[in-house]
Amino acid sequence: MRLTNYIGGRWMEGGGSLDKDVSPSQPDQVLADFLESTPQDVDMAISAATAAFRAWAETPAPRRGRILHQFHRILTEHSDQYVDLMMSEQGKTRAEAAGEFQKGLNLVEFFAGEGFRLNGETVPSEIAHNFTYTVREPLGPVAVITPWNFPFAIPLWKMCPALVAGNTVVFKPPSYTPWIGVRMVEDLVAAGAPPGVVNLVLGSGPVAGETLATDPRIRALSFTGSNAVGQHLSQLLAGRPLKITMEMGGKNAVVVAPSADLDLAAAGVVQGAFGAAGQRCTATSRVFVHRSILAEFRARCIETAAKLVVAPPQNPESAIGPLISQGQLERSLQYIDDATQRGARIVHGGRRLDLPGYFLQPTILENVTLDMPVAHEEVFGPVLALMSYESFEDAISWVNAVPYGLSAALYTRDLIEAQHFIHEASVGMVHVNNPTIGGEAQLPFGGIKASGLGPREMGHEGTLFFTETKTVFLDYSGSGRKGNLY
Ligand code: UN1
Repeated sequence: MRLTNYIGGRWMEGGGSLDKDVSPSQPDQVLADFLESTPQDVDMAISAATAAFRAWAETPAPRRGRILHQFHRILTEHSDQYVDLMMSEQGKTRAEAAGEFQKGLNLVEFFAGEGFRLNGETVPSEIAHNFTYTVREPLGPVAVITPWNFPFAIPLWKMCPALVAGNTVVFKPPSYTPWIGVRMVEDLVAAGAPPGVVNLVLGSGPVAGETLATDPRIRALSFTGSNAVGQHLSQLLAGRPLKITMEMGGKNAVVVAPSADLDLAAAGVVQGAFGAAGQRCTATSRVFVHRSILAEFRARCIETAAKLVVAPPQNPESAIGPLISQGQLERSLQYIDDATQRGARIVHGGRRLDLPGYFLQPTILENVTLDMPVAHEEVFGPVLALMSYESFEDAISWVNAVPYGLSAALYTRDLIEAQHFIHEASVGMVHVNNPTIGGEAQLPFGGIKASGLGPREMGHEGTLFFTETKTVFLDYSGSGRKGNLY
């Protein structure tokens, strides 16, 4: 299998070398070869997107939405292929792949309907017979750069709003999961996306991604990925006239209060920490438990985590798949090692599995102190730091005492405590009696502080990012606005 670019309505080879798409549960298994795009390939894709823009922008929005409806239908027909591909190429378990697939479908469904909701506003004017209103217009060619941890849902929550709002897209999927990117573009084309409206460039972040993001014809960049790459891109783009939305890291905390339903809390913490092998920006990586329930909660977490079978996704028992790469595995092991050297204790897991892929046991650490890197840096692996608190105020201040501000959760039955937490937590998303992970297509998703830059994604806000507002002053008095009124 050879994966290539899709530019201006054609699948085509590029000027770069070939790279290997391997399975993280069996790294010696090459799934496909894929193209490493050169700057010239990316340039061609941006030219195609630029050329196609006007006609697409003039296509009525409901009609653009109907192409997404068709896309939804085609994706549904291919559900097994996508789930299998997410399992082999990304390493998700079957349940995780099916979950991401369903979330992707919900996103396509929601954004298809946005074709009917690209409304402006009518606003009363100060002046008689002056009709003042706003319209929403597309931006132009936009860049979509996505990570490997949600290879299906994240491109959908970027490309679908961009397209329905009338923009043309150049999409660069991650080099760990190019095949899923190719499959999505194939289905989008089959759904009726005209030539040049969606373009795909495969390749690396430093070459293909950077060339794409920094091309002056690109009117918006929607990026999800690491803080290091996000910060690098935002420095390169500083002062440039394009819209940017970036969703980056997290260091998401859960607080478990004395009144919490402990089974619910343990299930939510374990799911949030170890689902997707912890490779989620929204993963739970810190938990602050009230001292009075620490021993009991700790026991329940260990018991719940111990039931999770770490195995290749093709094993029907598998609840945790591999990490994406040797590098990610080593990163997690280093955090565990560093924490134990500083006095933390492993109460569950901590070991790599003796299998060919990058499998790590779900790991729970206790005796963690706030100054340890594992307590304030993003790990992006199945590593959970368990800490205790006595005063709720302290717990809240520790939730907030990290550079990130993506998601936080509280388990409690106390409404006043919950409301206090919702108000005080410095994050973009707060969950009460829910894990820190997950989102819904129709709700804004994203974080504050180092977790995000620019407007939220998903929901109607996600669509509006891909538009400009034009304010219109239309005088119908016949005499116009005379004199220097304001
Ligand atoms: C989720 O919490 O299920 O990169 C979605 C990430 C996020 C998506 C998380 N952008 O992990």
